[in-house]
Formats: sequence, C-alpha cells, structure tokens
Amino acid sequence: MNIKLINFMADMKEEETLALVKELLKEGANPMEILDDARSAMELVGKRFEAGEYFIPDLMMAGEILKGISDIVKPLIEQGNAAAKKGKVLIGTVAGDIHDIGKDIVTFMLDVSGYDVLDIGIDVPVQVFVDKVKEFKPQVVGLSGFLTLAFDSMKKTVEALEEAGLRDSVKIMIGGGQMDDKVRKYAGADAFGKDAIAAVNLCKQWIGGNL
Ligand code: B12
Repeated sequence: MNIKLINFMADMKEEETLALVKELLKEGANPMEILDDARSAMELVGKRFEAGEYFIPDLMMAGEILKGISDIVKPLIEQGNAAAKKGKVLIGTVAGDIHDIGKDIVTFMLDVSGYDVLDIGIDVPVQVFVDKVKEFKPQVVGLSGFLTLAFDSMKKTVEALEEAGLRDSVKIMIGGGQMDDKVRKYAGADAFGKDAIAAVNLCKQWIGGNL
C-alpha cells in the first residue's frame, strides 16, 4: 500500500498522482497493487463525499483520475496475455444507475484475464440486457450498480431474462458499492462479487480459465 499515492489521489492532485504512478511503475511496482491503492483512494473520496467535504464535481474528478491510472496500468497487465479467449461475459450498469468506474475495473480485469467481455454501458434498460444476451450468447452476465435503486433494476433484469427463457443459459453475478449477498438473493442472481478479483474468480469457477 502506497499512502502517498492514496493521499494524492484522494486530494484530487491529478498531475501528481499520475506522475507518481509512472514513477512507481518505473521502479518496478506491481500494477495490480497500484489499482488496489486507487480503489482505497476512491473509498476515501466516498467518505469525504458522505461527510459533506466533497461534492459531485469532486466525485467526477476522482473518476477521471482513476481512468487515467487505468490507462497507464492496463497495457502492462495485458502484456503476455494474448491467449485465446476463455468464455464470454456480458456486463453493464443496470437501469437508472450511471456509475461505471467499478464496472470498468471489472471489465478490465476480466479482459486481461482472458475473457471475451462485452460491456453494454450504463443505465442499461432491462430489454437491452435481454436483447444483448440473445445476440452475444454469454455464459456469464454481470450486473453492476451503486445506487439502492439498482436493487430493483437488478431484480427486474433477472426476471426479464427468466421470462425470455434465457435464465438457464447464463450465470448471473452482481456487484457494485451497495451490493451484497442479501441483494443477490433479492434479485435472484447466482452470486455476488465484492471486487474485480471476485468477478474473475466467479467466471473461472463457472466457465474455466486461469487467472
Ligand atoms: C464516483 C461516484 C460518482 C460519480 C460516478 C462516475 C462514474 N463514471 O462512475 C458521479 C459523480 C457521476 C456520481 C453520481 C451520482 N452518485 Co455517486 N458515487 C461515487 C462514489 C464516490 C464512488 C463510486 C465508485 O466508483 N467507487 C469506485 C469503485 C472502484 O468502487 P467499488 O465499489 O469498490 O468497485 C468494485 C466492486 O464494487 C466491484 N464491482 C463493481 N461492479 C461490479 C459488477 C460485478 C458483476 C461484480 C462481480 C463486481 C463489481 O468491483 C469493483 C472493482 O474492484 C460513491 C461513494 C462510495 N463510497 O462508493 C458515490 C455513491 C455511489 N453515489 C451516490 C449518489 C447518491 C449519486 C447520485 C444520485 C448523486 C446525485 N445527487 O446526483 C448520482 C447518481 C446518478 C445516477 N443515476 O446514477 C451514493 C449512492 C447512495 C445510495 N444509497 O444509492 C454514493 C454511495 C455516495 C453517498 N454516500 O451518498 N457518483
């Protein structure tokens, strides 16, 4: 854990953060640990937002910094991972919710772990999930959401897949800030994943492949 990196990022010092990331990588730091620090910094940002110290533009800025870090780190993780794809995963942020930072990290981790990932974006209507599952034929569907209102969207999405006769052809995992196993039960999904590593492990368990 690099406290300096976490503090730069949580204090919205974009230039300093990105410069430090580059420096750490040059010194041989593990890219995965950098992503982990970025996640810790986002937690701090969330706490400051909850405490009324930060406002919406700060949240957006934090999202920008995270994307910047991910752009630097991603090519390094992808190196040497050109093996054939291990299976298909469709992922999206459910209707009414536009949070995509966590989803993007999950997409990125699945991608670099060798899965063929189709990211269908944010605020995805139930019917679009159904249509895309028919088209793409994934083995796994990932539902991401950060708002409490996403609980219902997840439930409706799972129900719609069931009504379309697609439920038995896919495993459904959910995740995102407020999600937990209770929400998983409520939504009728197969598993809850607390982070991107959990998402990769679930896919590994369901459709095979090495991390
Ligand atoms: C950044 C942020 C924003 C940014 C989003 C930018 C973006 N491009 O995503 C912006 C500014 C746009 C935003 C907007 C809003 N936000 Co906001 N936001 C946040 C914040 C600070 C961080 C969320 C985040 O990205 N975290 C970083 C990621 C990496 O975190 P993570 O959860 O650890 O992600 C991991 C796991 O969850 C998991 N995962 C994620 N998805 C999936 C999917 C699967 C399948 C699996 C297995 C795993 C998985 O893997 C990820 C990587 O390891 C949170 C506060 C918090 N404490 O979380 C509030 C928060 C989520 N927002 C909140 C709110 C209220 C809003 C707004 C309604 C504010 C407003 N008044 O307009 C709007 C929502 C608009 C909408 N319709 O969606 C609330 C939600 C409260 C609630 N109970 O619903 C929170 C909790 C803040 C708060 N305490 O009030 N927000």
